[in-house]
Order: sequence, then C-alpha cells, then structure tokens
Amino acid sequence: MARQSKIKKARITKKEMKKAEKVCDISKAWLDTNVKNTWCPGCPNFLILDAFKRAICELATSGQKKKEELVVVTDIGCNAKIYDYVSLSGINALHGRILPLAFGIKAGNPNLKPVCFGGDGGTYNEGLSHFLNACRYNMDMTLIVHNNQVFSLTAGQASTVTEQGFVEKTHPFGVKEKPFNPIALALEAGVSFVARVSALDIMEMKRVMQEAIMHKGFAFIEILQPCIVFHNNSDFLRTSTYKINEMDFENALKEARKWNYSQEGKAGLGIFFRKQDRTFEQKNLEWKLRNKIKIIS
Ligand SMILES: Cc1ncc(C[n+]2csc(CCOP(=O)(O)OP(=O)(O)O)c2C)c(N)n1
Ligand code: SF4
Ligand SMILES: [Mg+2]
Repeated sequence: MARQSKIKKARITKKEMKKAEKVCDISKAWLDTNVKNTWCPGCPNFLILDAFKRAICELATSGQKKKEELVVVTDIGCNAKIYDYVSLSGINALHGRILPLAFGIKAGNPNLKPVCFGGDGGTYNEGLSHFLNACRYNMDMTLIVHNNQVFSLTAGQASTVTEQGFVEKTHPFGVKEKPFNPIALALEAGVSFVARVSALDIMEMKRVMQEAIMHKGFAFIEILQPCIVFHNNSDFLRTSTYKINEMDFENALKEARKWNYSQEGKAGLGIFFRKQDRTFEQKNLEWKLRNKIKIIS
C-alpha cells in the first residue's frame, strides 16, 4: 500500500480541471465527425463515446496530451464503430487483432499513444493471447474493452465472459461453461494498470480513461456495457455495483474474484491496481545498449 501512494497519477490540478471541464462541455464537438451513427438508439456505446471525447478534450485543453499524439485502434463489432465517430488518427484492424497492430504502431513511432477499443468477443475470444501478452510486455498503450458479454454485431452469440445459463440462438439450452475473469487474468499476466467501470457513469469513465491514457505502460480498462438488444444488464449495473479504491496486488486479485460476471452478487468498480514498471520500449532499449546493438532512429 505504501508503494501505491508514491505512484504518480494523471496530473490535472483542480483549477485546470474545472477550466477544461467548462470548455469541454461545449467544445467536445471539436472531436465530432460527419459519419452517420448506426448504433441502436439508447445504446450505452453513446455514453462511452461521450466520455472518451470529454477525456480527450480535457487532456488536450489542459496541455497534457495533444490530439496528434493519440491514435485510435479498433477492430470489428458494434464497439469498433467508435473509430468512425471520433475525429482522431486511427486504424481499423481485423477482429481480435487490435493489440498487435497497436504494438507495431508504437514500435514504429514511440511518440504516439495508441488507444485501442475492443469488444469482449474480439479481445477475450479471438484476441486472448494478444491480450495476455500485452499485459506481460507492458508496452505504453491503452486498451478499452466494451464488455457487453456477447458478440453483439453478429446478433448476440455468447462469448468467453457470458454468464452460465444465458440463452441465445447458438445456446438454446443455456451456456454451460463458466465465464473467465478478465480482471484477474490481467493481474496474473502482470498488467501495470487495471480498472473496471460502468458504461452508465460518464464522469467516472472519463476520469479513469484520463488516468489510463496518462499511465506510462499498458493500461487496461474494462467497461461493463449493457447491450440493450442482446444482453441487457442495465438493472444489475444500476443496483449491484460498489466503488473500490486502488489496492496492492494481492488485494486487487481478491477483489477481482469477488464477482463472477453473472447477474448476481455485486461488482466492484474503479481502479483496482497500478504500478510503475519498465515498459517494453525501455526494456528493449536497455537490451540494445547492453548488447551494443546499433540504434537506427
Ligand atoms: C476473425 C473474425 N471472426 C469473426 C468475425 C465476425 N464478427 C464480426 S463482428 C463480430 C462480433 C463482435 O463482438 P465483440 O467483439 O464482442 O463486439 P461487440 O459487437 O459486442 O461490440 C463477429 C463475430 C470477423 N469479422 N472476424
Ligand atoms: S446491438 Fe447492442 S451493442 Fe450493438 S448498437 Fe445495438 S444495443 Fe449497442
Ligand atoms: Mg461484445
């Protein structure tokens, strides 16, 4: 715990934040695009988009991150459409392949900060090995997972994090397997920043996104996002969550294991754990210097 208190957080003074908030209430439109939005009316993806625009607008207004330093990396799925709705540089990958693509972007230009958006399908199914290795490598980038616990764009098939018993067309008698726990997995894999938030809370999403983007290393945010058509857990999120404080590793793991991604019990929300660790880029550079490998820049 003592170690935690020394860790530098995203620094915006209260005064700067107030000023940025004021500006961004009006001018987050600065990040709008003219692409027609095709999310279902009322989808909580709209709230995630709003939180992200606020987060970026405030970071830019307060001088902490330039718009030009950010690059949005998405794949396929309802969540991935965010690529079209925010006016930032970006790239659209194959389903489940956001992280290797972001890795390449960061390796090619270390001055960029990739912000990856993925679904539970893309990240915890097709992209699972990339997810675990990204936690191990600790490359300096952000991953935001819209976890709606189904493959929404393809009409609601179960993913690896769908609760047991959930009925949909490919599981007419209900899902038999237990979901795995992405927060616990990320911690075990060595993640240096991990948080879980609700898509129904814009201001908390904004705060945590800012902390994650300013974190030096791999930052993983899981957003519990109801899909109001195929997996609507809005009531659960309204009534069965509680706020957590940052913890040391062992307690974060214990906290993560308290909820099993069903619609029972209570889910803790907030930043579970963060540490400052050497990034992949730093380790790579040290290795090159140690082995007298010529650095081409
Ligand atoms: C490699 C690959 N597998 C499957 C698909 C088909 N596919 C497209 S979108 C999608 C569902 C995406 O689910 P998720 O990643 O959870 O995103 P959501 O739509 O729920 O936001 C699937 C299976 C694909 N495009 N590529
Ligand atoms: S299918 Fe679900 S996740 Fe996709 S836009 Fe509609 S409500 Fe949102
Ligand atoms: Mg999904």
